[in-house]
Amino acid sequence: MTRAVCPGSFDPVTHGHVDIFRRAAGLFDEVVVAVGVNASKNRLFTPEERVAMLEQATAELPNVRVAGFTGLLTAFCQEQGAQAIVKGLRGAGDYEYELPMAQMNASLTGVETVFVPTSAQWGFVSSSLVKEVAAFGGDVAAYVPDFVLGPLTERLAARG
Ligand code: COD
Repeated sequence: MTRAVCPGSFDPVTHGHVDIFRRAAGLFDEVVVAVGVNASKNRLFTPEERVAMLEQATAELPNVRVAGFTGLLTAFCQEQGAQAIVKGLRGAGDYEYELPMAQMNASLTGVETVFVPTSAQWGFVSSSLVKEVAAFGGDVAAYVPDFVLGPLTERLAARG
């Protein structure tokens, strides 16, 4: 059985992420969406909230499940028996950021990273931009699943 991990912060999940999960699910027998904690970023949603949103977002993908993880991604991959990490690439910026992580992860445990190019319609979409646009009252309904919109507006309003 082939198993891959799709890691990220997913704060919040976007259609770009879900597109990568769907395509990874077509390449591997099983896909584990792994919700990590990256201390260098200021999160809007808690890990538990992000896991719940991802479970909703992947409900129609039968070979995809969601789990939270802390610590090293390579340790999580070993724990899950995953041979590969799947990452979406939107452009040169993502590549520059992702390449050393892919090389470090391969060096640590031999886990391979598979880069999947973003679909053209989601290439400009990021969780950060979605939050910025929504914070200024812009309409982000085209970029995130419907169930994200309410919590996103509420959380941004609470932050002031
Ligand atoms: N289209 C396609 N792909 C996309 C899109 C889009 N519109 N938006 C985002 N993506 C991709 C990103 O390129 C990324 O591959 C993935 O989706 C997740 O994105 P984010 O922004 O939610 O996730 P990040 O970059 O904040 O996640 C970072 C990790 C949690 C994966 C990372 O920090 C990590 O591995 N942490 C564990 C600690 C560790 O092992 N550190 C050592 C690493 S060598």
